[in-house]
Amino acid sequence: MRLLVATHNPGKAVEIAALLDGNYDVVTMSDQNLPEPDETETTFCGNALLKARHAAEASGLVALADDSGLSVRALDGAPGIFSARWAGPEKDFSHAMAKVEQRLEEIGSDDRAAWFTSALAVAWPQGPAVVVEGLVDGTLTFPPRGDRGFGYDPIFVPQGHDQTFGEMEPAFKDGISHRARAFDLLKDALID
Ligand code: ITT
Repeated sequence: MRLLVATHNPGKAVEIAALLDGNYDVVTMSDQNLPEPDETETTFCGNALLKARHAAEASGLVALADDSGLSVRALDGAPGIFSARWAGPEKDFSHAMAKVEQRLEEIGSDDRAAWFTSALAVAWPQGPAVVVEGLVDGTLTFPPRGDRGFGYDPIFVPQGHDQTFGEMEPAFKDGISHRARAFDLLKDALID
């Protein structure tokens, strides 16, 4: 089956391709030259559905979208759905990670609990859509460690591990990540 992976984020695209494990004839957004819709919803699931529906309607293909981000407990869940926007138009994640550290310093909090969320949505053109959400808990560490992965990976240590996502082998992260958990749920949802 042909599947449009509806993301403009190369880090996500690599992880989604690995998780799909060659089971689909993958079409990318650059193949389709499709614009990014504004992420106007207020939840990860809402934005994932919005992106998948937009891509499916515009391309006529079944589309898979991911909306994801880092939530920090002491910051009431920020940056959350604004994770990409904290990096600014230059997509500077060194800046975004420093901003997380700075906000924690400003409020004088030692609480380093955080979690990643991935909402995955599949939409059929003029048809139904399904959305699921996977989470992984962890703690934040500063300064950032590791140059693998993408986004906030260098400051996030998943629960039960010592390395940050940025230090882990990509295949190892793909076995335990929020995105992997969402994929498992998506398989269940599509098969049931
Ligand atoms: P698309 O909407 O085109 O998919 P995007 O980067 O704008 O790309 P989001 O709006 O979902 O996607 O933003 C999610 C941000 O959260 C992303 O840019 C990363 O910085 C961060 N993020 C999500 N998953 C992550 C992961 O596995 N590791 C590190 N950071 C992650």
